[in-house]
Amino acid sequence: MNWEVADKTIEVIQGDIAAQDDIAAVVNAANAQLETGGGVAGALHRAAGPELAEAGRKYAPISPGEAVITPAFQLPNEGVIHCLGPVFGEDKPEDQLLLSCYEQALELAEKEKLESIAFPAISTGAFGYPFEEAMKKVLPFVLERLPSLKFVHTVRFVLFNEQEVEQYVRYIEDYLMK
Ligand code: AR6
Repeated sequence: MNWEVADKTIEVIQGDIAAQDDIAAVVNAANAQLETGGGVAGALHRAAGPELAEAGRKYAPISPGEAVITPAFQLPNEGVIHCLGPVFGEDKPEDQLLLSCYEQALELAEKEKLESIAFPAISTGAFGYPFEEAMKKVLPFVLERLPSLKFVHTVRFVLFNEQEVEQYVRYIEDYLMK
C-alpha cells in the first residue's frame, strides 16, 4: 500500500527487511554492540555478511535513541542505519527514545543524500514495546517530518505480518483524512 504525502511516497508492506533491493538505506533494530542478534538484526547481519559487525565495531556501544550508518556489504542496499531502540519498561522516556531513533535515521539518510529508507518496527520485538503503542508515536512523527525532507523521497515501513500491515494502513488512512 502506498500514499503520496508532501511530494514523498510512504509505503507499508509485509516482508523481510533484508530483502528490500530497491531501497537505498535499510534500518536495523540493533543491539548496543552492533552485533548480530535475533529478529531484524539477525536477518540483516546474515544477509550482509560478517563485515557488517566489523564495520559496527568502531561505533559500539551506541545508546538508546542513537543511530549510526555503515556500508551494507552483501545486502542489496547502499547503507545500513543501525538504531538502538529503547527496551520497554527500562530505557526512559521510551517514546522519546523511540522517536529519536526515527529522527536520527532520517537525518543520517538526508546527510548521505539517500533517496529511500526502509524501517522495521523498532523495539517491538525482543525489546517489548507494544506494537500499537509504538505505531501511534512513530507514524504521526514520520508523517509530520515528510515535508522537511530534501533527499529522502520514499519512506517504507516493512512489517512482519498482515495484521500489523492492516494497523499501519488504517492509521495512515485516518491520519490523511483529517
Ligand atoms: N523483517 C522485518 N521485520 C522483522 C524481521 C525481518 N526480517 N524480523 C523480525 N521483524 P526485533 P527490537 C519484526 O526483535 O525489538 C535483536 O536480537 C519483529 O516482528 O528485531 O528492536 C537485536 O540484537 C518486530 O515487530 O527488534 C537486539 O538485541 C520488529 O521487527 C534486539 O533484538 C522488531 O523486532 C532489538 O529488539
